[in-house]
Amino acid sequence: MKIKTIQTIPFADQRPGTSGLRKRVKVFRQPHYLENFVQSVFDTVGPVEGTTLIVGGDGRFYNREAIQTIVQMAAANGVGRLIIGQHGLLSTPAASHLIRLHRAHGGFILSASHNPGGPAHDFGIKFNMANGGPAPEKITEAIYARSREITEYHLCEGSGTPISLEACGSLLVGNMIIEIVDPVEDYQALMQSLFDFDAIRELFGRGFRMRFDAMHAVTGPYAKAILEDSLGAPEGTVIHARPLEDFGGGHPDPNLTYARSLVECLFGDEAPDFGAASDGDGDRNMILGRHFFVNPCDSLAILAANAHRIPGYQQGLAGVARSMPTSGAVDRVAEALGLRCFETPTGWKFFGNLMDSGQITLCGEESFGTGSSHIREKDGLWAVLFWLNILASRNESVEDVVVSHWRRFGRNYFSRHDYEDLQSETAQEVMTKVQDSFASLSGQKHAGRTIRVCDDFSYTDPVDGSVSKGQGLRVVFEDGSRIIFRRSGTGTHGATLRIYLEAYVDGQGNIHMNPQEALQDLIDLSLEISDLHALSGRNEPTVIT
Ligand code: VG1
Ligand code: CO
Repeated sequence: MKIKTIQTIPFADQRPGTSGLRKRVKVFRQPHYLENFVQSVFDTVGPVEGTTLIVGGDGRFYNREAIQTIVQMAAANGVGRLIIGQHGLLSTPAASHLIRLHRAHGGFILSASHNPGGPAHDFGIKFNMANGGPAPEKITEAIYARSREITEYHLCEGSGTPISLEACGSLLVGNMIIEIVDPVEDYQALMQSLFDFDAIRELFGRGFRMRFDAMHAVTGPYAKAILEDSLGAPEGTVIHARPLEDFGGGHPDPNLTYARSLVECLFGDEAPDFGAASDGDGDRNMILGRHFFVNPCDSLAILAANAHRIPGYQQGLAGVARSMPTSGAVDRVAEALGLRCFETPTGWKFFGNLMDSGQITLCGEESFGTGSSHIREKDGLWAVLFWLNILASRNESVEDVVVSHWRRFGRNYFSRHDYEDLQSETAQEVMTKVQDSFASLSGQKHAGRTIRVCDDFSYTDPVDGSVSKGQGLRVVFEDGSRIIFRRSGTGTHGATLRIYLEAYVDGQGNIHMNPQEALQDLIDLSLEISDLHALSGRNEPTVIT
């Protein structure tokens, strides 16, 4: 094997965001760009000599090329074994599982998640650690620091590269073993160990109808194998099942805006009993009932309240956690069940320490992310199977399950308003405006609610003591209602500003309002204190969830 050392100079923009390094494909295609990042990872998480690493992605444009680069660089850096998903595919949850299953040193996940794919769109890469979870901030900052001083990287040339990703089996590149594995098999076995597949099979046997929208992204093969081939859902249950490099031109983000055809189907005359969708890399989930949308914050709370019905969680939950902007619905369940409940900054990396130290079992985010300690990533299909298992066990409709939950615990009305593609300076001005208003807001009364506190959320990790500041501006009311302003860390173009709105009513109150109406006072106040419309020239959000 011939190892070449290439001289390079740093790029200034390789700081990973909420979930890895995400950029336009054309940025990744610049000479040395991907290589610099990969070498910075090896230099930071090393020594990697003799280790096992997992590699796979969501199948988007540039996935295969990036894998070939990683193969050449891993061999040159002395990696012992690379396990790669067939065709270069691995969903994020499956990759997390494989890292744990093989006790690997870590893994590269190639995805820009819910961002569109194709030559004109986005690509992404992130490194997950030996626990299967995204690298913590300490490590991502060290990778970034390394990328600012890099002068050379290593790759091996010839000796069998590029390799074929199409057939399962083993091969050698230099001294490194490569195993191409079925991306679904081990993940499916894990799901089977958690859920009552027989009960779900019976549910489908009783004529229960479902539609799963894979959005031409990575979950297609997983959903087909599990829902149709194993659980007996009729063929055609999984739509848009073939992974495409550009996701069929769509936006693989399972929300009310981008999964419109699924939403229309579930709200139509011929609606099936259950609908679900996942995102580009398979870690998100949207849950729908017949003519009914389940807010992800409620979904997390409902999974927690029903966990005792699921074989994999029958021994009870250690605790639960949610990201700060996620509604407090799960807090109410935790309180009723006597469980510990944690509030972390946005992004999955903060849940890892809590799971590794055995303090939580379930966790989730408002952004259609739910998961448990079975892996260290959020998991789209897992959430769908969890719901199917609940429905099979309770034999009620999705709507009945949710409404009876609200009756018992009350309802946390929740909505997120996203303003996408703002100028970065505008987003900054808005945030400054909000922060400036804080001093005069505390103690004020708005539409019957008194503001208790305004702050900038900061988190001290209870396990390692690390502090993460600047995680979102909060206006918190005495009754638990909240308005939160936060800048997105996953966009690749302009700035996205998110406003999160939450208002609580107890189980005796009016739980059947339209969330936008229930939240109207808070929406008005959020616009008043941020001056968002005047500052941005917009008069409505890009996406409302
Ligand atoms: C968004 C979501 C956040 C999620 C992140 C990664 O981040 O709000 O909750 O963890 O995406 O999800 P941001 O910084 O844009 O708000 V995924 O499916 O891209 O791994
Ligand atoms: Co994702």
